[in-house]
This record gives sequence, structure tokens and C-alpha cells, in this order.
Amino acid sequence: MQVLFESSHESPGAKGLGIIPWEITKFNSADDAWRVAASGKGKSVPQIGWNGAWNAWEEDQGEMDEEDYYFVHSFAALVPDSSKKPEFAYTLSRYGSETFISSVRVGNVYGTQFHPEKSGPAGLELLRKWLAAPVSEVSSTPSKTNYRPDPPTSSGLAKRFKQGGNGLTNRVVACLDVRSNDNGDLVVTKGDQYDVREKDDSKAVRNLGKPVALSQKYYEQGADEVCFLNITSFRSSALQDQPMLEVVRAAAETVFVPLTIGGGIKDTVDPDGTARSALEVAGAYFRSGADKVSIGSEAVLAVEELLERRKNGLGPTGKTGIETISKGYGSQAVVVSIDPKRVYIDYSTLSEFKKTAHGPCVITGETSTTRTKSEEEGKAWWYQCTISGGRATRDIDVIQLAQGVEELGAGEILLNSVDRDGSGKGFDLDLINLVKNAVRIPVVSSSGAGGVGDFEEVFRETGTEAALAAGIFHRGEVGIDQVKQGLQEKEMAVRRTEVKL
Ligand code: 1PR
Repeated sequence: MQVLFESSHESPGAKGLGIIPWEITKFNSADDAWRVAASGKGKSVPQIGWNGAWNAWEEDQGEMDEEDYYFVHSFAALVPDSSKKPEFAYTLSRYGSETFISSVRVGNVYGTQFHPEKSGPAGLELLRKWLAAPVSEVSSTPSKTNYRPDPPTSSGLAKRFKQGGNGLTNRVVACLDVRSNDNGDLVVTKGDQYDVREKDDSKAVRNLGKPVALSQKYYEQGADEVCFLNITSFRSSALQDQPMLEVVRAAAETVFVPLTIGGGIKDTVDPDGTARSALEVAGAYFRSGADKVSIGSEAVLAVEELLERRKNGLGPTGKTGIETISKGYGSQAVVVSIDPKRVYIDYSTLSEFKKTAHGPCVITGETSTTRTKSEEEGKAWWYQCTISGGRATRDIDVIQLAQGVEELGAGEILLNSVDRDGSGKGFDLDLINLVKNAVRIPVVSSSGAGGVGDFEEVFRETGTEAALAAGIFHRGEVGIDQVKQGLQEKEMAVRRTEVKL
């Protein structure tokens, strides 16, 4: 859509097609007074998630007023002033307090800021409707007189804003940890604290189903996003060793919500000497249908390098996977998956701890809000970063990592917890609040969901943009539809999945 416009702050000096006389600018992350008051920071940029749209002109009969669509962008056709009426706007949307044009129509040229092909049934229905419209209807732009600068007061979107929301629904993400089992087949697996082998004598990789079939099931239940993490220990590049490309390709044919793929996204050299860059691996995933790639271990190493370089007055190298992929595909396509472990310290030894290599780490614990307080009596803690699926610990802490990857150009954080993984004890609210308040990019909270109440709690207590779970969905204990229903009953915004269009 944006290339139809005259220019964009994203590429100063470059001209657009100029079909639409308007300029693209960047969202202001500091605009939301309520969030600034809560955390000292404004809304997250990029905007990632499901937001509503309403028809900009009464003549279009408000047909899109109730649907939610998937957005992922930092730059937008902002409408700073309701007296400046964009005739070409088909729909408007609002993120925080900023109104922007979410789709345009000029004659038979249509453009959408959201991704209809990733917007579930609402997006597919919209594409079908536009393509099926008679030529006479789409070959001219009807005259528009009755401008609607605000969402209609009766709409679900207006209600969300009234409740203090920023427009986005609470996103529920299904995560599929995928690896090869002992027969060499890619299966969905899940353990606890990252141990995915059966506890009996067989020690086999736990097999919870086939990745494509499960992703389809979660899509039908209303998942807002599906995440595949290839947790195989790679012997060579992720493309050569257990390629997930087929899984992604097959899933993208029937799952019309965003797909994130992680595991092994880094520079490697195959045993035959072929060099594969992180950018090349990510590109192969994007071409197969992935919307975002998730980087784990490599991100920790990249931030360690950045911190070392800083000591010598140097900045980023520009060569890490995070930097090359976000430069090539945009920061919104780069997720960093963080696997922190909680490390306890007795209060009595805190001053000694601060003199160690971990000294600069953020120490927390005096004001715990978690439900495991008895374990924490008399103790502070910090969150240590791990790599290789939680198997190796590193010196840096979760805040150094989160802020480091934001600086390198990551667009979203997938925040796991090794301690809570598979435990069903609920999300680690301390950890999530800590990270959420330290960065401006969106955070997907993960690990520990044991029931519907845990989703309500994490959205209410942390302001996280999304909550992810694996075990409870795979074991069929709770359906994604039940989570959505539970949130709705508590008046918490969720994406509509039945389409009215
Ligand atoms: O390091 O770039 O190759 O990426 C590897 C990725 O695989 C990382 O994102 C890492 O988190 C993940 N990973 C590696 N080993 C494991 C394992 O389980 N052995 N899985 C693993 C991590 C954690 C979550 C899980 C939530 C929710 N899985 O993704 O889905 O904890 O679980 P729950 O709802 O059951 O509590 P790289």
C-alpha cells in the first residue's frame, strides 16, 4: 500500500508511485498517556497484532467496522488531523491515539496496510469480496461526502478504546517445538524445563503429533499466530539438516495467520564447505511462507560481542543475523527468543555478588508478585541468559540481552522461562514486567500456562502484547477457543473469528 504514496520517512529521498498524495511517517511510541504513566514508556513500535478497521466514508456502509486484521509495521499513513480528509482512504484504524489509513481505494487499485492473507477468515473474505466485485463497481471511485474520522461508537473497537486499550486485541499464540524423533521424522514434542524425552526407560523423544496437522487445528480454534521452533541440535545448517521448509510451506497453505519459525538461524558452514548465512536461511523461510524468524542462541552471542565492543568505544558490526535480516526484511520480521533461568542469591551475599562478573545484572525479588513466594523468602534473584536450548548458561542477564537485541534491530521478543517451561505454574510475571518495562518492542510472554486464568493474569498484570503456550494445547487440556472465551468473559479484547462481512 505504501508504495502508492508520494514518499516515506522510512526511505528519505526515495519517491513512491505518487498515486496517493500523502506521506508515510513513523508511529510515535510515546503517545499513549496511560502507558507512559504505567511504565514510563509509550506503546510498542512496531505495531504487531490484530487491530480493527472502520470504513472512512459512510457511503461504504460500515461493512468493515467489526472485523480485526493482522498488522505489522512501524511506518504508517498517519491522519494527524480530522479536518484533513483523505478521499482515497477506504478504511481507517487507530493505534494508541494515532489514527492511520489502513486501506485505500483509487478506482480499481486497492491497497491494505494490514495483511489480508494473514488475517484469518476476515482477510480471506475481504479478498474474495474485492476480487468478485463487478468491473463497473471497481473501475471508478464513487464520490465521498460523509467522512467518519472516529470508530463508530457502537463498534467493538470503540469499546476497546473506552477501556483504555490501544486498539490491539490480546494475542494468543500456539507454539510447536519440532524436532526429529528417533526414527528421523519431524514431530511436535514438549517436555518440561526443556527436557523433551520420556521419563520412562525408553527415553524416546515425546511425540505429540504432526506439525502441519496441529498448526491447522490451532488455526481453526482461533490461534492468532503459530510459532514453530525447530529444537533439533543442528549438525549443519538449518536448511540442510532437518529442513523445516516443507513444514512451513504446507502450513502456509491452510493456516492464514502469521507464522514464526525459529531454530538454527545463524551463519554456518555445512560439512561439505558450503557457507550459509543467517540471512540466506531466513530468506528461505520467508519464501516458504514464514512471516517472522526467531533467533535464539545466536542473539545472546551477538549481544555479548556488542557489550565487548562497547568497552572499546565501538558500536554494532552490522554483520550479525539480527542486523542483516532486519535490514533486508524489516525489523518486524525478526523475533529474538530468550531462554532465561532464574538464579537466586541470598540477601546476605548480595554485595559480594555485585563484585562478580554478573555485577551489572538487574537484581530483583524484593517486590515479588509471583505465586511461589515461599521459595523466595530471603532471596533476591537475577535472570541469567542461556543458549543451546537452556543447556549452557552465559554471563549476561535478560535485560542486557533484551536491550541489546532491540538496539541491533529485533522487532519483537519471545520471552520464555526455563524454570516455568511445562510447569503449568503460570507465567513468570516478574520476568515479563521486567523485560516489558525495559524495551519498546512488543513482548510475547511464554512458558508456564496451566489454564485459562493464567492468560487473563498475564494480560492484566503485565501489558504483554501476546501470550504463548504449548503443553496445555498439545495435551488437549485447554483449547485456544476456551482461552479466547475466558478472556472475552473478563471483557478482555480478543480477535473476532466469525466474519460478518
Ligand atoms: O538457539 O536459534 O537455534 O533457537 C532454538 C529455539 O528452540 C529457541 O527459541 C529455544 O527457546 C527453543 N528450544 C531449544 N530447545 C528447546 C527444548 O525444549 N528442549 N524449546 C527449546 C523451547 C520453549 C517454549 C515453549 C514454552 C511454552 N521451548 O517455546 O513452547 O515454554 O511451553 P508451555 O506452555 O508448555 O509451558 P536457536
